[in-house]
Amino acid sequence: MLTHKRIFSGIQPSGVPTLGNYLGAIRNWVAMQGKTDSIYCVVDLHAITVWQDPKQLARQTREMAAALMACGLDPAKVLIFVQSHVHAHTRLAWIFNCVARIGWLNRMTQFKDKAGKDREAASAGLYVYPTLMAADILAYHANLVPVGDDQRQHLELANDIAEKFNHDYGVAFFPTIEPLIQGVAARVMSLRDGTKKMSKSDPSDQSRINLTDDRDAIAFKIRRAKTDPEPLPEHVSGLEGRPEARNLVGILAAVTDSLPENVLREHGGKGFGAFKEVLAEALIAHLAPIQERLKRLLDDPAEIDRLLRQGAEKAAAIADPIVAEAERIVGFLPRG
Ligand code: AQP
Repeated sequence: MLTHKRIFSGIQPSGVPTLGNYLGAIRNWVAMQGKTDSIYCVVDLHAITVWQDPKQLARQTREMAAALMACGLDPAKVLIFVQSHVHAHTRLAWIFNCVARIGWLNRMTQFKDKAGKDREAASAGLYVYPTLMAADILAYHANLVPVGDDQRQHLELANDIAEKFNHDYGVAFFPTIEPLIQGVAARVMSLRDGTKKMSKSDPSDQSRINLTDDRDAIAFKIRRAKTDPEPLPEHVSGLEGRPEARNLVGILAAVTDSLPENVLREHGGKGFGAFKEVLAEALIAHLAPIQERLKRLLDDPAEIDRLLRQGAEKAAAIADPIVAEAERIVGFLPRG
């Protein structure tokens, strides 16, 4: 059983990364860089659990990898690669499909949210999304998973799968996974509905800040963000029952490395008009250097592809022996 800490996390190339992806996940990944062995994956297999235009998927996969690098992940210090390039993920996912119970998958709220009212029409892939996610992590014997708060339930399921595998086969093979859910913006909400998470695939572009949004788009979206008619409260307790206000205060706290109570100390009592101007300026200033780096990286797509191929080779060198051992435990005949 693994004793050192290894981080794994993934992000879907299902659109342009949002402020939610950045504050809830990517920024924390960058902060942990160099502290421990870390593996980050652009999860295209997960993305196709809902329809993706093939040309766009390829472009978005490259752009997502570039965005991770632009946010500060350094391929010389961490592994960055594309999920479909390392076959160990799907090999282990199949085993996990046979370990996980349908009753467990039935409880997953992300499936219910994403499938919507017409569950019968959802893809089987969307239903087994969490078993692939468990395989992503456990194929590397990773034990620390930094994610946004929305992924907590999937990680609990991954631990149930690992435990059941170990129990059924009488081994101590897969480690226990610890979620790392950090920061004042572990769950950034939609700008149009403070009860829904900000999502790159939300049909409304105004619901989110994309990392590629220019100055005007950011200012416009923040100005149009849904709020309530009351001024900002003086204390965090006053955010109770005001999801939109809580969200905007959380975002400003996150991008200014502050805390919601400090933001309210400074802005409590103000109306949203003035507060939104401050928030928009802070966001624009925070994202500008990332956007510049992203533009430069995207000028050389061949280099991004080269880095991704290199990442995949290194990732396969870790995952292949672990998954081969899982297959041996299950009783598959070794392949030569
Ligand atoms: N709104 C959010 N607030 C905080 N964290 C978030 N994450 C996503 N949305 C928020 C975190 O970002 C990481 C990558 O997520 P993903 O791309 O794998 O899938 P997702 O969670 O389904 O993100 P999206 O943006 O909502 O994608 P789509 O629209 O394609 O489903 C994860 O760590 C997640 O927690």
